[in-house]
Amino acid sequence: MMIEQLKRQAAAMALTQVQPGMRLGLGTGSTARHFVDLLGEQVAAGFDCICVPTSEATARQAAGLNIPLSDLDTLDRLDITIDGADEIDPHLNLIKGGGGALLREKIVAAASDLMIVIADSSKLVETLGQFPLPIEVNRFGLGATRRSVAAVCASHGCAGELRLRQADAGGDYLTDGGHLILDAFFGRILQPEALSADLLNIAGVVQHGLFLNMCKKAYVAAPDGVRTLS
Ligand code: ABF
Repeated sequence: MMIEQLKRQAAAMALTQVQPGMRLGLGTGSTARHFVDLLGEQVAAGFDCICVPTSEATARQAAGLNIPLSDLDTLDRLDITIDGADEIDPHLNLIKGGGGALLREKIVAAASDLMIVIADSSKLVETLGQFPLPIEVNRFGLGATRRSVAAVCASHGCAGELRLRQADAGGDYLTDGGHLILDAFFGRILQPEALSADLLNIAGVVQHGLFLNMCKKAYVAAPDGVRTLS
């Protein structure tokens, strides 16, 4: 089965959790894109909801489908955020941010009563860290921040490099918030909680892509069906 079909099946399962009138967080990435597409079909048929997008790309997609949009200045809490992930471990801890939207994704997920992750089964791992961990940093003081991040990563067993993400068109990749991303190649992250705390302790670090104890349910699609993890 094609991977896009699997992503769509996971997205369709998440849609079954959405009730009329809900306030929803809309994730970013190709799997979340399927969810927004399916939600757009419901909205076109008269379904009522209000949504906060986690990126400019998702905002554009949702606006194109006439999905009503709001923000976290107007709404204090959301009922459910539905988002993709780069890696999912057995405790539903995640690496996110391969798509560059990790800061808004984390803010929106933190403002939600429930975070549901949708993915194909290639995202399941025993231990986080095969996927490079995105670390969003301020451009000011990049050299100093980069050295501090490298030292923290090395103290957590990161043997690989720390790479400044580049845009497809060339030049430094910029997030929607105008920050840069360092990708850290760990292989295995054995103490994610401690790594998270140490990274957030660096002044120039804006946020990182470890989402720990945030996701309470995941729909993971494989050729033999969609599994619910919780
Ligand atoms: C977002 O999109 C991310 O945080 C993650 O980086 C990515 C997953 O993308 P895809 O669904 O395209 O694999 O959810």
